[in-house]
Amino acid sequence: MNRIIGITAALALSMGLATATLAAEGAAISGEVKKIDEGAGKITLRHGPAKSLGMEEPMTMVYRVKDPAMLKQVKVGDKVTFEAEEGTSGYTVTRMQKAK
Ligand SMILES: [Cu+2]
Repeated sequence: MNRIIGITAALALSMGLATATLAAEGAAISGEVKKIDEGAGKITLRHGPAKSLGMEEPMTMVYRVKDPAMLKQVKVGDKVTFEAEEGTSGYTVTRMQKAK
């Protein structure tokens, strides 16, 4: 039973990733800033499901940022909307703005 669920989840995930590649533009994700590491150019974000990135579950994870200046525009605790793309060594936030 668990195995069937696992296979189904894997299929859904791979389909989600294929869709994400096609529809990466304009897929804003809601999140909250948990940690900022300017030295490393990284930000930790808690976010809800992000189907565009193949993330079906809410999670907290570390992202690189495309432009270090993005880290100066937000602070820990801020609610944000962001877009990210998957690279060879993790995920990179390509756009981010404070949620209203
Ligand atoms: Cu995530």
